[in-house]
Amino acid sequence: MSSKQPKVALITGVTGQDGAYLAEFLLKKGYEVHGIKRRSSLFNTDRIDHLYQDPHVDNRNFILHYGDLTDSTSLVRVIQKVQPDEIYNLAAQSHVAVSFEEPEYTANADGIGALRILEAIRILGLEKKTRFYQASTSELYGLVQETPQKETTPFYPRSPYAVAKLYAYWITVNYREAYGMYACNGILFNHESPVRGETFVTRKITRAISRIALGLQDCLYLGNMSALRDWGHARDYVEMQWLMLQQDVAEDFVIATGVQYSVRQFVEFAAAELGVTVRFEGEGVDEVGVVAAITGEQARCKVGNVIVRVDPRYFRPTEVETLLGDPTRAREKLGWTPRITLAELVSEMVRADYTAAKRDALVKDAGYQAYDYHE
Ligand code: NDP
Ligand code: GDR
Repeated sequence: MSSKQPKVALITGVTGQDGAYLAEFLLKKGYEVHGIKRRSSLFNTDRIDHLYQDPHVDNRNFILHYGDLTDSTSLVRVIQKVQPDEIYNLAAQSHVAVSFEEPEYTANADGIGALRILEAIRILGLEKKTRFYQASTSELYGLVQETPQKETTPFYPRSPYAVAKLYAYWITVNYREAYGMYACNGILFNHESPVRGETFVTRKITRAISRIALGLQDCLYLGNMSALRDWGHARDYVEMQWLMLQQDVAEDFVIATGVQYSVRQFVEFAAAELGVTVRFEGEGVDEVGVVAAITGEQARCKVGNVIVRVDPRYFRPTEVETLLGDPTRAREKLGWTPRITLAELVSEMVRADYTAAKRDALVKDAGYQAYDYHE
């Protein structure tokens, strides 16, 4: 057996979509993985429960710490204790629409949060040891100045989220240049999975279509269905996050598939995967509900139901209409290309959500009623 010490990684946002996939990926690579989770009034570790290790057992290689990107003291304490070789800063208030409702908090967590980690590395004298990855975003391009977008395309952020991430992007570049730190930005385009948060559009669609097919829900309300996005799979994209920290020289990379679709097309792909025909309100189509292809069962939604309806509450004060990435630099320098196609992504998401909806339908059919603790 090798006596070599395992590399140590610290992931902020370990309870999120990317954090969960990245933790799994690094553990498979033999890393000792530490994650920062924030305190919540209910359990928030669903996505990483399969990786959990009993704290009473010795030689754990997956360890969680409480901390928060808005609390420097917690970050310094955890980084000092862990002495990481690599930090992946994935934590963020990551919902663009919510950032219009909570702009100050978003700036604090998503912008200054990155600064707090970079400063903690400096305060602790870890500049030469610890490599830093910042979760930057295609939202930086916002009102796009060039198509497709690449590393040299000018930024034009269109939301408090994107403006906060702009600060994080540049402070990462600045610390690299000012202090010679290995710090880099992954400019990631949208990436999804079965554990994507339920209020992002892809997951909202796959979840709702599955529930509609099983008669658990009547209608899916969406906002701007013309928006175009370049969607990849989170499992593919976390590999790139790791690769970016294994280079000789720190550099920023666009990560994307190079193909874009509209939100409306995503609805159609998800419906086709289930074998149900969707009706968009106002378009005069009245055939709805055929066969749920994945099980061979009859879909339970009513023929003639309106399934997809526009609700202006989901419109954003300023929208990002189109995003399409050019991942040439990542392909040439990191040897990275996405492996999972959109069709495979949609299929995996629909199957997972249909399975969950079926469990809910069975429980409902069996007459189950939740215990009423209000009295
Ligand atoms: P998620 O929203 O799924 O996860 C965000 C994580 O950050 C969660 O673990 C969340 O904790 C944690 N978090 C939020 N606020 C704080 C805080 N103040 N202190 C500590 N932790 C906090 O995001 P994704 O996994 O999808 O994205 C990961 C990162 O990549 C984010 O920074 C996002 O902005 C960025 N990004 C994502 C893209 C995508 O398409 N997914 C594309 C480009 C960039 P909790 O579980 O308790 O809520
Ligand atoms: P985005 O993802 O804003 O690109 O940010 P989201 O899935 O929220 O929206 C994509 C597009 O769909 C439109 N849309 C809706 N969006 C939501 N959430 N809900 C709806 O009902 C709805 N109807 C239409 C939106 O207007 C938008 O145009 C994601 C996040 O993961 C960010 O953290 C990340 O930085 C970027 O991707 C890249």
